[in-house]
Amino acid sequence: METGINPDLIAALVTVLGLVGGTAAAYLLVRRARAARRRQIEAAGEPRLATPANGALKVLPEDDADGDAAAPETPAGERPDARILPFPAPAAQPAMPQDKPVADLPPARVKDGAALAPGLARTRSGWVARLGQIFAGRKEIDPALVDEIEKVLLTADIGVRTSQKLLEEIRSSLGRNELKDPAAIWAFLRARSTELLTVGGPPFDLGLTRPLVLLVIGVNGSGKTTTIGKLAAQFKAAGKTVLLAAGDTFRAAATEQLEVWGSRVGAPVVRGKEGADPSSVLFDAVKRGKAENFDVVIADTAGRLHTKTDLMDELQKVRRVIGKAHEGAPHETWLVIDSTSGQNAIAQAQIFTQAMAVSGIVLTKLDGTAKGGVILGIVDELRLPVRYIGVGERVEDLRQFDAEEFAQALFQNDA
Ligand SMILES: Nc1nc2c(ncn2[C@@H]2O[C@H](COP(=O)(O)OP(=O)(O)OP(=O)(O)O)[C@@H](O)[C@H]2O)c(=O)[nH]1
Ligand SMILES: [Mg+2]
Repeated sequence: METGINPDLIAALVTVLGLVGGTAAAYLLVRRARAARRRQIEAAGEPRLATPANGALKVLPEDDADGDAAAPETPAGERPDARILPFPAPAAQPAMPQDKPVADLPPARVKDGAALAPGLARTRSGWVARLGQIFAGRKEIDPALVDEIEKVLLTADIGVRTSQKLLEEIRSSLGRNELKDPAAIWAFLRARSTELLTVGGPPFDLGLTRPLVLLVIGVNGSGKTTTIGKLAAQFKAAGKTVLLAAGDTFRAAATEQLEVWGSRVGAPVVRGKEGADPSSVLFDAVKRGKAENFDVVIADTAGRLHTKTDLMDELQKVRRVIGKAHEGAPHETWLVIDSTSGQNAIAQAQIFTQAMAVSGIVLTKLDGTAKGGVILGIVDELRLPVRYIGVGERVEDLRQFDAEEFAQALFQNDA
């Protein structure tokens, strides 16, 4: 009699049993491997991540943020809450490459006549050196000495009035027997230069108001845009927010030049269309500076000949209009003067200051001229403070002006 068991059915049963057995064996192997891995992790001191019964993860309280507080007590059998550890503080990021290493810029004023001296080398090698030669080897003051000093000072681009004043002071001091020897005259000139260059009044203060609006004016090519770029770099390095305003709408290249500086130092630039009214561009810039709470807005203007009345009138309009955008603006108006223009610089400064309320002078290109003595004439005639001097092309070559440092660098060890 046949059992009636189908051999195909037997084969299928064997296959199924084989599969179940294999899966069970694989499951057991995986469990054992996991347990071994867990023991390994625990031995290495890594925390075990566990999920609570409700599956929720819990964030550590702040005072336990470093994760070293005692683990919360958990009833036996219940799994402790998992803890999300706060991200560790990000490692210091490498600085983004920039055209100029802004972080390397001098953040604060350091008096350093020796550092300034190379920038004044040409002026020193001119009339200062000639004065030095007059004093060299002389132990006594003789009548010819004062005449020789006069010749040098009158050709030193100091300006006639200022050099005459210095000479009269030397003569009367000699008359009173206050200057005993040539070295004393040298020391006198240095001390008087420091005094002449020291103008009272409040120093430039970026924190005066927000935004502080700084209007920059001057003749063509005096160094306005470059000075603005250098100032922006230094202010940014000091942690200030800077907005640049392209008020030179005559030439597209002028705006582009400012934009290059803006992108180099990380300062946005407000620009208008070529030929636009500079007042309206600067008005928009000051409004934006105010709305976005910038620390400082620096406004560039087109170079203009001080003898052109219409251009000088335009500056007055600029001044009125930006005053409507922000109270008291412009808070500073700086006249940029190219020191290579010598005596003409004094005339320029006089006409600009008659047309505009100028609050400070920036004297550029002192590195490129022997006529640096002009600074004495300008300050003596106008009694306006010099805010910055330019002694080279690098950002750090625009230096905050300090009368004592300047006189020290100019008359350094020459007598
Ligand atoms: N050596 C030297 N060059 C300087 C200094 N300041 C400015 N310059 C150079 O002077 C030239 C004219 O500078 P700008 O900033 O374009 O002058 P600007 O007054 O804006 O000129 P305009 O917009 O045409 O009126 C540039 O080549 C500057 O690099 C300085 O202190 N030393
Ligand atoms: Mg310019």
